[in-house]
Amino acid sequence: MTSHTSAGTVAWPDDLAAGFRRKGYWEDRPLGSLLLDAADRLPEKTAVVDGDVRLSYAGLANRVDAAAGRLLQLGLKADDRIMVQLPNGWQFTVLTLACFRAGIIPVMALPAHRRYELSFLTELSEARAIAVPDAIKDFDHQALAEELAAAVPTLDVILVSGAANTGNTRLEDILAPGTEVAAARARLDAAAPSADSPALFLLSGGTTGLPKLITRTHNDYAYNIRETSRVTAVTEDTVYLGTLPASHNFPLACPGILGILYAGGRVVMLPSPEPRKAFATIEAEQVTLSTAVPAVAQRWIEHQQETGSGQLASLQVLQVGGSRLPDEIARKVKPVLGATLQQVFGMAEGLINSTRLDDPEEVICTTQGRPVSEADEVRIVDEAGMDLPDGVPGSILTRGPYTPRGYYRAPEANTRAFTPDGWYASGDIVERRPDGNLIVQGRDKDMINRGGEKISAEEIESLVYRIEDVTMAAAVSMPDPTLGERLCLYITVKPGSEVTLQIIQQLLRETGVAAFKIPERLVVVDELPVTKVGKINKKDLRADIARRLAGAGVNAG
Ligand code: OOB
Repeated sequence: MTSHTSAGTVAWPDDLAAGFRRKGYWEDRPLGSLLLDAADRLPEKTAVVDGDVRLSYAGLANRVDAAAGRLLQLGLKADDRIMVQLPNGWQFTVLTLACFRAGIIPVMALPAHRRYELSFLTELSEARAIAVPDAIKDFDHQALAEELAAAVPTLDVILVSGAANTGNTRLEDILAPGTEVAAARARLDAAAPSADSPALFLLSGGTTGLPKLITRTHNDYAYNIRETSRVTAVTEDTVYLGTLPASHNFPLACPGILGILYAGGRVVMLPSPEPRKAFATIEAEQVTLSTAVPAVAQRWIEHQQETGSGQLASLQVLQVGGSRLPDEIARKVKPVLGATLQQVFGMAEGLINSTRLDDPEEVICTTQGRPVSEADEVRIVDEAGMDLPDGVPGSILTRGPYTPRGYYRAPEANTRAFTPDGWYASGDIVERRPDGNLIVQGRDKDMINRGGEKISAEEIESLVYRIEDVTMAAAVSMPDPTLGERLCLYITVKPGSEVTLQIIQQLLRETGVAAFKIPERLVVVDELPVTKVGKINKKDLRADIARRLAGAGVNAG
């Protein structure tokens, strides 16, 4: 038996929810039916492109409904959870939309996740199914899914994209077109999920020891998509290239894959942002909009400067976010790539800020924009929780119709990240300018932002403490010219013992931790600096590693 998700979800207070409806923020339409609006309007138009696969809107809608029916036939029910760990491809999109239609809740895992993350998330969500590729490079995702199914009692359906072993179900069979389109549609319409129910679980970037799940309802996510689509001027002529992992909120729904599909545009999916392939695809598909983290934007700029290619002529807008975009790089986007830059400072927990396409250059290049919705509430506060005037950096607090009030089944984390009256504290240090635009100045959360992938320091430290010879451990960010930050680990060890970076990397690999979280540099010290209250002084450690890197040349490592 699995529990109902309502038991672990913190809902918006009723009076607020009523207000969101009255004001038209929540339209009470489930995410699955929004696709059908576009499909009815533009059945012949191409919706999804993935290599040689091209799905028309009618073809996509047909597959989505057929797949929803087949998932239910497999024994899954509305409110059941399914782990989705798929690379960018048409299968991800069809499966996600099929889940929305059936009310089955996808848990948006990352392709980089391994046993450690997946087993935790599967248990926390009590997932009954998992969808994985057979293998990527030399990693056997199917074998890991089988291992999880053996260990987690709720997990009994394994969907495999590619070659499925006996006993598992081939994902492509589930996602195949159906024959009785109208009947399938009517059946699903009749059993459509409530728009207040969870549509999907996103993963929190996280600062605590273990990842957290963020419940996004149909209503709140639809509004997130609508508002971000508006500020990014998405229309049916938009051609979107998605190269960041689609399970991230940014490429999925800000406006991302879902925003473009709901508007009747075309989504082109690539599993990697590698510039040669990405540029060729932009030219071939006449892409108008894409999304990058700063490290990718920088690579695209360098590639364009090296090749002087004319391949980007169609690209109108490049969204950049996930970590702080340095102003110098921001200033190169338009002159080099020819596209208008849109900075996006968002979070899977809700609030999305962005620069507007017609903002002055100065705003676009030096700020991270402002909330996308008139209903987003933002406060900048000091350590005592007192509001600060514009121009003074402080902690950002936010509330609104698409910022949930708590994590899923995480009462303890909720007391830290949410105030009693529902403000979410993202842990970012932000300055608000008098014109309302925000500048992200830093953060007061214990997290490493490795090129947009978030790593909780506490999570890594607690794993490192499994090594007996380690007496103290502190994970901190070190500056990196490409990724912005990488993970550096400081430790103290028992007298006479030796702990090397290789030993630590080996342990984390064996534990099945995602590769992006594995420390890339180790500093062994006699003693860790502490603050007045006796906590490890990470500020000093960050300064120390920055000094060491500057002294040795940034590439020493
Ligand atoms: C996006 O979402 P998450 O959940 O992976 O990470 C959120 C955190 C923020 O709290 C902030 O610390 C950081 O990522 N962040 C930025 C940023 N955008 C995100 N820090 C500085 N500048 C930016 N532009 O990363 C995300 C979700 C939706 C849209 C865009 C990004």
